Amino acid sequence: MLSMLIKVAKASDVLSSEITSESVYLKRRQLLTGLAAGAGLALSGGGMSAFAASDPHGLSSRISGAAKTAYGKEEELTPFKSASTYNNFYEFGTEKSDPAEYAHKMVTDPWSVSVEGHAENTGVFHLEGLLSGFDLEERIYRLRCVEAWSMVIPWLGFPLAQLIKKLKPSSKAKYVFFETLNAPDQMRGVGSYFSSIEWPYIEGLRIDEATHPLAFMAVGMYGKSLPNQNGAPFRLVMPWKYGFKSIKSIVKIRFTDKPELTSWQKAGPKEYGFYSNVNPGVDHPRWSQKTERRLPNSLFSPNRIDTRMYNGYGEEVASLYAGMDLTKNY
Ligand SMILES: Nc1nc2c(c(=O)[nH]1)N[C@H]1C(S)=C(S)[C@@H](COP(=O)(O)O)O[C@H]1N2
Ligand SMILES: [Mo]
Repeated sequence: MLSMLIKVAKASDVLSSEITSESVYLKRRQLLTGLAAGAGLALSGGGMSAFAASDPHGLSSRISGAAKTAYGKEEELTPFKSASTYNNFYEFGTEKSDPAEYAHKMVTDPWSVSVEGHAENTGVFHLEGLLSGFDLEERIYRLRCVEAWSMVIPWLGFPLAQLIKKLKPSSKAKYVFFETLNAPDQMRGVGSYFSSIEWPYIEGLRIDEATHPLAFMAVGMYGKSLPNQNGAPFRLVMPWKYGFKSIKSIVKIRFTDKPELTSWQKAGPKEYGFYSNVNPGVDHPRWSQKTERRLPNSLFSPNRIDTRMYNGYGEEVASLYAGMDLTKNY
């Protein structure tokens, strides 16, 4: 069990321990593995296990202390019930109700995250360690699914840029890719022969998109930690992109110098591009993207609204795509 808590040693670490003073080295290791955190120690079993079970990632106090935000204050929130029962999480099935019904089988504690590629701080980390020292804040963001429905959700988390800074990518890191847990025994959709996408679920961003101040990593929503169906224990939230970019239940972060194909690009290259920015001017080959259904909706109140360029975040993000042909880079 203890091995779960310790960053898997690599040859480069051993070398750095020889050239760095012992205490600097230990401090750096503690920062990254979370060994100094009480919640981390609780996972080794023993007297604190009850605490660990009720607060698996030591997040509840940070969630209750999360800074309130100015983001999205003018929005009407989607009720928690809609946001937690109408989901896409194909690992659990393709029906919108499948994630809420089956995602409880996913084990989210302990949770380790592998960091690979062009970065200084690569290795396998305990989630507590990765997130140690981060203050949480609330961000109210619109999420617009490529299937033309949308929600407004109060997320709890931290800017992705903060995590990337901690991992210290090198100048070769032009992209960052993320992978979801791939556990057929816990995820009924992953083992299924009917699945339309390749597992693990993979998504990626250009590094300048990933470090944009609006790019967010969520550990909670509506004042609580994330329900499994919404991507526990941590997931990406990219408010100006179609929902499928916002990958859930992340176990791998990889810095690369070249673009790679994402799961949805592999599934349908004509339908899903790398950028996937919300754009009412470029229709999906099989349906219009001009309007969206704001949840909750019903037959009698269809709640149809116009879709906005970059999901309404254009003022902040449009400069990332200056000069690009958005009908080609969809
Ligand atoms: N691993 C994984 N992440 C995923 C998906 C998925 O199927 N698997 N679906 C995506 C899609 S299509 C959308 S619209 C959002 C939905 O997030 P929500 O259920 O929290 O609203 O999650 C995205 N993240
Ligand atoms: Mo989606």
